[in-house]
Amino acid sequence: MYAFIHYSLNTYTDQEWGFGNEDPKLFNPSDLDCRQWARVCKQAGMRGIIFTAKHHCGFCMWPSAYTEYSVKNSPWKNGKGDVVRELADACHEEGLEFAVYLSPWDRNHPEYGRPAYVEYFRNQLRELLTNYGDIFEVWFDGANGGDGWYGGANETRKIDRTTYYEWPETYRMIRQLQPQCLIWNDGSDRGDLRWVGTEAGNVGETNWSLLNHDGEVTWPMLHYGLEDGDSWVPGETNTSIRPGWFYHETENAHVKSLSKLMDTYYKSVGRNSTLLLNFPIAPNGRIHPTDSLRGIAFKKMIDEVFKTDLTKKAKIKTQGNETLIDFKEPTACNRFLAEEDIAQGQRVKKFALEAEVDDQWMPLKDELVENGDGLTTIGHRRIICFPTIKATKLRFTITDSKCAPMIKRLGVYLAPELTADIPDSGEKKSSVLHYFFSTPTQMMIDWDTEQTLTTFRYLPPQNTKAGIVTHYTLWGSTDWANWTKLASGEFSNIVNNPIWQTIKFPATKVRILKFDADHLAEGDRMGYGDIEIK
Ligand code: FUL
Repeated sequence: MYAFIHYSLNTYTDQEWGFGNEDPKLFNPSDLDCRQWARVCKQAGMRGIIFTAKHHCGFCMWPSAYTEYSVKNSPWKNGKGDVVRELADACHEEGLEFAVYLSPWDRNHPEYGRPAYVEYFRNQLRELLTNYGDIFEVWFDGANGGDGWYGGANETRKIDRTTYYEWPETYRMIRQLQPQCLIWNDGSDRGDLRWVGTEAGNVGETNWSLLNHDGEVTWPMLHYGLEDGDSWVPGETNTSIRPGWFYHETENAHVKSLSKLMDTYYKSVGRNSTLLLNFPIAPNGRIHPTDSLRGIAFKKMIDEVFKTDLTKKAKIKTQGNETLIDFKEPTACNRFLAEEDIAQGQRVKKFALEAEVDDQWMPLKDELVENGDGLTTIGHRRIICFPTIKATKLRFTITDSKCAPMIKRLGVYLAPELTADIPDSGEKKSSVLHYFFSTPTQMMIDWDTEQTLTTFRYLPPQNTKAGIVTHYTLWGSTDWANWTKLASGEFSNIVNNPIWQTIKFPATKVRILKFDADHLAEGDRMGYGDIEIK
């Protein structure tokens, strides 16, 4: 497991994506403490930290020599600070590895979209790869949203993501400066790791660590890998401990519950993937106490689940592709773990798992998988969750493999029962609102009497991109004739992370609200999962 840390000017503007013209003066944390971040991540079981050195807004968290848009023009430490340096040092002191996220898309830079920017981007990367010790990974976000400030041009710039960044040249530089560094790159020249196609915190139950070196990478390939791919490109499951990537006070009550985090663990680490768990930094410059406590509880729970390997007391007999685990007496268990020796490749395609309970053999399946039994490939680590049974024996049989299977480790455990302790980001449905569509992209909500409102919340459709509102304008009126603009803007990253979006505006008396979709991700009709108004 590795930690992601999202921190930038967005933290101070309450946005998920900055536009590129946010004022560097906003960056003035009262208590920025990278040691606290590193300690929390360490105690949460993370081996290293990947830090947003530059997010899409272009603001640099280190004093880059190539731009003025950085911490050097902020009041923090009178412009003498360097967050990348402080975090690299803190990681070193805590025995954690360190890595950087450098957004290729830069909504601040005047030359974005032209060749000069690519040189700038490479210069920045060189700074990060030469001045901060060992970097274990570089994370090149795939988002290229188009519009931005771009030095005042304030326009939409489209690039061809397959050619514009000249990745082969950049890759050569990375290999030369940091030969051990992994490249994470989404959707263009093949990196060393792949995105798993969602930010929800799960990879496919069948997860091959292979892709083809060339050719298009479709969504199923991201999510499930490619059984016969020619290149080793394991999946890295990235998700946040909160609904969003950046800190928002409104999400303080929605830090993921322990049961949700465990579910994420089984659906990432338990499915042959690494887990990259994000901790946002709060405006004071620290990880919020709720997040740190939850992160630490998460690690404690993982330790608790895997504390006692019940196979240690059992008699184990392997014959051909079948392994019998004989506990000799009824033994309560609910987790099964298998690992392949991946230095020899990922070979197993299908296996069976059976338990002997009360002298009867019964098949087991992964209860976290909706379709099928989930007993497909194994890879580095596969964890199968099933309801607690009292088994005297377990039988693990490899029924199909590419060539002779090489199993490195088997384990059986009894995990404590966990109920949903704290509500997750899936919040309760809104009260009955009276709403209708005046056009396919305009939603109206009206009340019998005037309401004083401050907040409009939008949950996008959950299973389709069609209808997702990416840009909006919100209007209020008391008489249907005169309309006041309450807010307008962008729901950044809503497509990859379709969570509740909150629009706050100064308290206003209205009887009618008008919600305009100025832009939809796909399709021509506004979609929604839920609406909440306060
Ligand atoms: C996405 C970005 O657009 C988000 O803001 C975040 O950084 C996430 C990890 O990747 O593509």
